[in-house]
Amino acid sequence: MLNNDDWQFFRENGYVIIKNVLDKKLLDVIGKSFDEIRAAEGGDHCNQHILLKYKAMIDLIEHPPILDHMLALYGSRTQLLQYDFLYQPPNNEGPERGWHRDFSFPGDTPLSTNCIVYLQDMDDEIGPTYVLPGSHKAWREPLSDEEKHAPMEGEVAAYVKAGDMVVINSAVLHSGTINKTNDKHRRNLYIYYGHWWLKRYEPNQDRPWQCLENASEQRLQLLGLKSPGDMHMYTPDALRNGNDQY
Ligand SMILES: O=C(O)CCC(=O)C(=O)O
Repeated sequence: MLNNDDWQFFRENGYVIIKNVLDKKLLDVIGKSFDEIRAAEGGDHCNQHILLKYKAMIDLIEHPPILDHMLALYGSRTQLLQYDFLYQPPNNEGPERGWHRDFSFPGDTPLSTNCIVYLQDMDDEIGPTYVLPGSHKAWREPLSDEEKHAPMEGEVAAYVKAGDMVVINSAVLHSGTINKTNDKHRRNLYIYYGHWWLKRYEPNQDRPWQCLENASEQRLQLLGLKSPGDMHMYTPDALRNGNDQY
């Protein structure tokens, strides 16, 4: 689990790296599931309406090394707001950056966070995720098209390993980049959580039946289908566990 210094880093910078959230065995299971889903569903971008049909992906939203960090932020009032994967083939082409915020509501205490889980080591060739540390704190002018697609002064690349996760405050400016390798597949998962009282972002609120079958109370809460109780006052787990940052 993250300690006080890590949470402090997250508040200051708007992102934090968490190592080994998938051990080797789980990395293998999730990698296989990723490839099967891509083949079956025919998409390089799959969202929650697809991922939540598949057991390995359903289980992942409650995987403690991931979820425990979200409970630290949002307590038991944690909701899964979106869930996607993105695939890039080798020799891909496109602009160098794609800067954006996932949710334009700045501040050092997040309303929502994206947990980006990597299925391969990330280096300059395969195209790391970039963040602009501290950019989550304030409102800012929209970026021009040119700014959106170019490297930025102060940007930091997340050179993480397969099975690691980067948690970003959804207001931090960040960017994916292009897979320039000849032979490697860029496969990442984006598990996007936030407060339970946030509305989910899309009109189609259906959840696949597979993720509802034998669902635990916790899973139903994560899916926004079961109220976790009083919404007025609640304590994030980080505070309950003696951290003073949240
Ligand atoms: O793939 C990445 O490295 C980041 C992509 C991203 O931020 C997004 O699609 O929201």
